[in-house]
Amino acid sequence: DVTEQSIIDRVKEALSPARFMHTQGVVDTAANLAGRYGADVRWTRLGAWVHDIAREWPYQQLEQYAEQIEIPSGFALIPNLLHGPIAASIFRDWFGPDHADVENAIRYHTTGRPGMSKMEMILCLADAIEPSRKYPGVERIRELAERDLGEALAESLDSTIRYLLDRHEPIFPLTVMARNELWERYK
Ligand code: DGI
Ligand code: FE
Ligand code: FE
Ligand code: FE
Repeated sequence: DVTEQSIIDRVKEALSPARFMHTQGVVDTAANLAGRYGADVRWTRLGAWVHDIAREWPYQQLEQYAEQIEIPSGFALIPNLLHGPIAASIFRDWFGPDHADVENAIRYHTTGRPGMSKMEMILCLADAIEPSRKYPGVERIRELAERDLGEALAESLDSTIRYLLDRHEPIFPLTVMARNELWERYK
């Protein structure tokens, strides 16, 4: 059996101190949201520990690994997004094939997608609002997160899209679809 401590050790080895701190923050925030909104706390924590494990790999290594696994279409066009699907694959290597929900939460943590499960929404939101995140509007998203998971995520996706537009970056289509699906619900 893989213990949480053995996962933490591997994550610590893979990440800079600052990104390890971020990951610790995502674990605590995601566990809190899982308790509040009724997702499985243990599996949410494990997914959160692993979510950024490939975040600091050099591009060559990401690209090489990506060739060996299934990458949802569009991910490969935006190198920053590859660390999600790769971390999901690593999670499967460690925990076996029976944790599709956790894998999807890791795979889509950067982008979101339409039809997200509770755990997917929680990890995506926790990544954006953990205590060391600082950007305009984060306080309001943190407050929303205490009241309504979907509304908080809608606001967070808006903020991500705004940020990317300001920098003239490409926008991943599933992010737009996720945002529109939530917009239907909260407009
Ligand atoms: O891995 P983290 O730094 O904790 O955060 P993340 O996984 O949410 O984001 C990784 C990076 O990806 C971040 O610099 C923003 C960028 N990003 C997120 N969504 C998109 C994106 N970049 C592009 N070009 N398009 C996207 O849709
Ligand atoms: Fe990430
Ligand atoms: Fe994110
Ligand atoms: Fe992250």
